[in-house]
Amino acid sequence: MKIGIIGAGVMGADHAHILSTSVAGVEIAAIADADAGRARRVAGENGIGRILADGFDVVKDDGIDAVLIASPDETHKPLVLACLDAGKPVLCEKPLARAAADCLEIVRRECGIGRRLVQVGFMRRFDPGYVDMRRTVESGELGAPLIMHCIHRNESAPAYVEAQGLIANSAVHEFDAARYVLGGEPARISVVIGRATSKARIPDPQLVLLEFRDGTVVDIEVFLNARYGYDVRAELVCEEGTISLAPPHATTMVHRQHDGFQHPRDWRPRFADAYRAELRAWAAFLSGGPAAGASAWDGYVATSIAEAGIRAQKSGQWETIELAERPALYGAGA
Ligand code: ISE
Repeated sequence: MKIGIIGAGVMGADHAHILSTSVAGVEIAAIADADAGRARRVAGENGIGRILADGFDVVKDDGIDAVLIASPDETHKPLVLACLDAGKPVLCEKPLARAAADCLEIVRRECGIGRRLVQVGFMRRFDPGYVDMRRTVESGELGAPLIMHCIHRNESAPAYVEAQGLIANSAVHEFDAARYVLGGEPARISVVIGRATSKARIPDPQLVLLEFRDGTVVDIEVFLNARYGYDVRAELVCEEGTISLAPPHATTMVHRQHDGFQHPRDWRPRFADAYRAELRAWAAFLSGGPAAGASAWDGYVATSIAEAGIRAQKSGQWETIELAERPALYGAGA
């Protein structure tokens, strides 16, 4: 299978590295980036033979069977639609598109084709911790889920990130993870903006509350300038017990008066296993296996929740999450 990568930034480079070192049955045939120097560097590091000028050239190229999109968010929608029109499978980084209406257009285009071609890069669906939480909920072993506590902390956010980005780019992972673990849909969302750190330009941290249709409540602390490192936590409280993500470390270290483990500076080391599993599942799909991971529908729901969350940031009220009817192509459940 010949893959074309669009985008040679942080995630494009990371995916290129994983695909070229840890995924069997695929070859990266070409890469494109608006910054030609960056594309050349990633191509050189990963033995990619061709550099194309533009993302649409990747989609159109007859030598490319499937496309991985890791370019800026605003390019996702037109590129995904072009992949669908070319009948090519596509793995698109989150968000699928910035507006829910645009995501729905992608969903409808895919339904028109009648088969799954789009996977969205919500990698946590492949993290062993979240997989285990979902399995536990499905088994009924701990009874009904009641409350899910989530924490999403980054070391620092780039200066260009606005308050909306805290919801649309960071909390959005928690929206998808909660749907994945709980297997249902949220009905409404509210955002509490309290005391802000003096270390940020935007109101940070923020507390997001989601209420699912069955009454399960999810609370999410999003703190983009937590300073000490990247840290993601979750605890699910059920009728008969709780299940939490274990700290993701194989070892702890004693050194200079400290006993413990280091937090990574960003999400790539924390979710390295998940990214590898995500790309292996995509490769298996490309060779005829079942569609895996988040679908275009999941991408649509995540962006719809984010839109309602941005409204809630402004209104200070609970905002309803309106969803279109779920098409049969995507089966049941999250
Ligand atoms: C970033 O865009 C990501 O997608 C990371 O997974 C997330 O943890 C981070 O907060 C976002 O800024």
